[in-house]
Amino acid sequence: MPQASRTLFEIYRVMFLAQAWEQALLRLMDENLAAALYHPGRGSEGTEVAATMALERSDYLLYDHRGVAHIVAKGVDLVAMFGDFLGNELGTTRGMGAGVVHIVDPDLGVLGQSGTLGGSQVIAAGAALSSKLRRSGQVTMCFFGDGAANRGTFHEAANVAGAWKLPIVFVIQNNGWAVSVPVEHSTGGRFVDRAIGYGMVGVQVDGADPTAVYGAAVTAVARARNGEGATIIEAKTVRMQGHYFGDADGYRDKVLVAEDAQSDPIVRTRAELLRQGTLEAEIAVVERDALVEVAEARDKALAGKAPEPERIFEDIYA
Ligand SMILES: Cc1ncc(C[n+]2csc(CCOP(=O)(O)OP(=O)(O)O)c2C)c(N)n1
Ligand SMILES: [Mg+2]
Repeated sequence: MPQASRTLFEIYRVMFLAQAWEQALLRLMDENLAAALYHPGRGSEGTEVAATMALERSDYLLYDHRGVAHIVAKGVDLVAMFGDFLGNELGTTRGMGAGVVHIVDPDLGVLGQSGTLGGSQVIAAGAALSSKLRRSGQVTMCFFGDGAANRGTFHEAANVAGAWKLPIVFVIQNNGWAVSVPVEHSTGGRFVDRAIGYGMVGVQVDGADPTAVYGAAVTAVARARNGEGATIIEAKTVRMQGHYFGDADGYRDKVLVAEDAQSDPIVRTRAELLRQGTLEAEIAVVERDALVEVAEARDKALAGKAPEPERIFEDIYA
């Protein structure tokens, strides 16, 4: 298999794994086994996986609330991820967080997503400044949506990223919606065009085309690592489901939502792999393996224990 196809095949494997994990979580929520609030990531896997795969293990990731594909792509343990949503000791927070979770794995550079949307933008700028001052060579990648791109924190983070040539890549997942607010209502210009005003490079890509996303991310990460500065990647993604699991989604035109579904990165990538000569049987093997891996992780995580009450003051610094 040529290298380009191998990379696409690996992206497909991780996208499939992430959506299989998500389906398993949604079933746990349906069965009232996980008391979580979850924002389904179907439609954004192409961007989350392909961009994250351009990072090294020690690079920093500030993910966003939409799905988990970036976290899976960074290599966080699937059992620990379930543990976080179940609020038990097998989670990365060892049972100290659940609901809208904050999965953190410092060894993998996964720094969380911040308490409020947009907070991660300034945390990411701080992480990038730290690696620049330490000359560690680490790159920071920060994901957020079109809604969060309009917070004031974006200006603060983007300003220092450009002024100080920080080793950072901002990935804006523009899915056209912030809950029920269409992007045309919230945003005057194009996100990608903001880059020039801050002294960054801006690229716009089709977020459902992992090859395009990966190419843009590899270039941006290399620029950051070489001290050439920050990049904004605006990826056009689709939100294939409601804002959160359980959202009736009555505010969106069903015809447009169905049109958006044509940009499902998983379906498109599978078709592209077959077109490039990958065999159906090879794809079926990684799909089956992913389903088995997820089912085993789920069963292991369900056996985790709730934290003991005396741990309530752990990790509180006040
Ligand atoms: C500061 C802040 N305001 C509001 C919310 C509630 N909230 C959670 S997700 C969301 C929409 C975000 O839209 P966008 O950034 O486009 O991401 P998407 O949900 O489309 O992936 C809102 C308003 C929040 N978490 N933090
Ligand atoms: Mg959005």
